[in-house]
Amino acid sequence: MDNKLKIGIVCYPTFGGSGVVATELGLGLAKKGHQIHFITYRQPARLNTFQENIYYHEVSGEDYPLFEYSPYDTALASKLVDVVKYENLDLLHVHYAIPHAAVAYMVKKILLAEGKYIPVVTTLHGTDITLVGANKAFAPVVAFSINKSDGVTAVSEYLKQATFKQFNIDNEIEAIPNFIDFERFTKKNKDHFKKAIAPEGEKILAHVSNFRKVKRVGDVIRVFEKVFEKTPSKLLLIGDGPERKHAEELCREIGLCDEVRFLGKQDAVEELLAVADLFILPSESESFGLAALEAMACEVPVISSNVGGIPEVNIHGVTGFHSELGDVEDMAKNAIDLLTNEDKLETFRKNALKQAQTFHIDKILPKYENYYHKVIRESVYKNIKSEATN
Ligand code: GMT
Repeated sequence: MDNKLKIGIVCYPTFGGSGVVATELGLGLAKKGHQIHFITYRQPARLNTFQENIYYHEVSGEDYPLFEYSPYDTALASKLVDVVKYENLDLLHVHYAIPHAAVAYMVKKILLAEGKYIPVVTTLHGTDITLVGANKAFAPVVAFSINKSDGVTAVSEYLKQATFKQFNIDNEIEAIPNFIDFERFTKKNKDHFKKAIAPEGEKILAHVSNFRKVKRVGDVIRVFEKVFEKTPSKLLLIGDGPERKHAEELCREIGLCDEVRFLGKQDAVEELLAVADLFILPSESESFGLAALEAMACEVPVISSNVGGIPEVNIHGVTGFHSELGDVEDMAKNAIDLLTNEDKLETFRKNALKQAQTFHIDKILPKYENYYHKVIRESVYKNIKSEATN
């Protein structure tokens, strides 16, 4: 049997972690010979060059005077029906439950009416369960579409359990963690950057996020304020979002504008991580913390909160430290401890890399491949059953 698959991937093509994971997964699978079809409303950032086995189908909405909001879900469903049929896909893999899992269910029903069973795998990423999905406006649809997916994966054990707790789920969920591509995320020599950012050899702290409230960028700055009192240092804030304005105001208020650099959205995050000594992630909620894993792959220990799936990635006292949510005193104490003890910092750097290697793309991709094959095998029986009841 040819075990190469034709897979449709649906995701948000934005800077969010779920879109990044979906894109990297597709690229990795394509390199292994699977045929990957991305179906989104905009080309994902990293699909901008020709790559073997990668196809892109754009979903374009329709404006009509009657519509105050263009019906994206309907446009996506119609596009998916078209792509599944004409590209003869084996499976649809949708990332982020809202609205993708619900749309995929509709697609499945439409195709079933035409005699084709398309298995659907839904991957839960975090806020689709813990924040947006928990909202009463979405919850019934989220629960229903998780239950109706042929396969469901969550990016951490924590998120799997949180989903069972949050919703009435009678489906199984497989925890498949996020992964790291070491061809990209690896410590590179960027001494010229280091000299430009920290000319006096100051320590460099970094934070990468989409600057939403849940990331608590204010805590990052408060931790840095305390670290700066004890040791010469600089803070790099990478990314952009609604909280940036408040973060800038806070820096002005506490007089740290010269020590904090706001770098905005950056494509080559790994080049900045290469010069960092510590990564700060004080999030209020985090299903996994891909940003922390990327830092660890670049040998940067992590000072974080202890929420959600973070402890599955950042090991307390080994690859960094956790503190209770909002405990900036403790985070600063841990940061100072590492930054003022070269030997300890070096050990934590090595530990961070070693832990990141357990999430190597080569280890995680086969988990998805095996899971796809299992779901397809099982759906053959579902197809026979549905034909019998139709
Ligand atoms: O963190 C964000 O705000 C973006 C969000 C997303 O869905 O795009 O990230 C979630 O998915 C990432 C990839 O699986 C995880 O690493 C993040 O922890 C998760 N964010 C939250 O749970 C807040």
